[in-house]
Amino acid sequence: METLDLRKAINGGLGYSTAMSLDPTELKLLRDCIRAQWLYRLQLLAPKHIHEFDLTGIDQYHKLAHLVDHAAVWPKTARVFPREVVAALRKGPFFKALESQFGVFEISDEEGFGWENVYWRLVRPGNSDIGPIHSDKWFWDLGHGQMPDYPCERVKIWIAIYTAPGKNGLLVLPGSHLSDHWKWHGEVINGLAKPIFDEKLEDLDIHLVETHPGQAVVFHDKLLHGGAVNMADTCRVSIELTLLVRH
Ligand SMILES: O=C(O)CCC(=O)C(=O)O
Ligand SMILES: [Fe+2]
Repeated sequence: METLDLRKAINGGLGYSTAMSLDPTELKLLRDCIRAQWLYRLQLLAPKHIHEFDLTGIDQYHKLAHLVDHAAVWPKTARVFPREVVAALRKGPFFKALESQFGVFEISDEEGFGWENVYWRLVRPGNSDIGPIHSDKWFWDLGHGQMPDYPCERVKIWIAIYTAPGKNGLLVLPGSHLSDHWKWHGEVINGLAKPIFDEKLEDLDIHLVETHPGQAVVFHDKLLHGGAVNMADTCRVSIELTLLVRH
């Protein structure tokens, strides 16, 4: 078997790697933590319906989403794991493998919470919960989050938690991280500067990465990517984090 070299994979021709996965215990832990955070938020904001949410479960959440104001209930700040979850995750085999690939790293705290931010995303069937194609570098260029004062490079990690391979997940444009000439501009939407991609998507060979639950996509800061329209009849749940790898 070829030994894994993640740096080479993400800096090479494709700009991403799908070689890493959570082990089943880690996937179970994350599913439990997401469910607890999801349900607690609903417990506070929709206590009358909590019994239904509890029985239905997060992957079938879309069937009950009409009972809440979805956008108001799920701002990013409500989906950032507490410090304790990150600490547990960091002790597991997935992070140990990342450390053996990249050496010591921090995880970014874009929200300025005072701890490392690992957050989840909940995408209902259809096209309402997905954002446009972008590179994460554009968000940093627009001032989302502050970089530390030591020299480091960013590496993004996206992990499938509830996914239907081939029907939902992450879109990528392989090799797009090698160009600095993609056209985009920033626009303020709901008080937040967001990058808008100014190229024609039809002209680009964007494709869906097939990801089984637990499978990670480790990708370059400049790789063009975005959420795929969810063609499954279940919600897609995934997590994200940014490694700050010291030079
Ligand atoms: O999961 C998505 O819909 C988008 C993910 C993304 O933009 C990221 O992981 O940086
Ligand atoms: Fe992104």
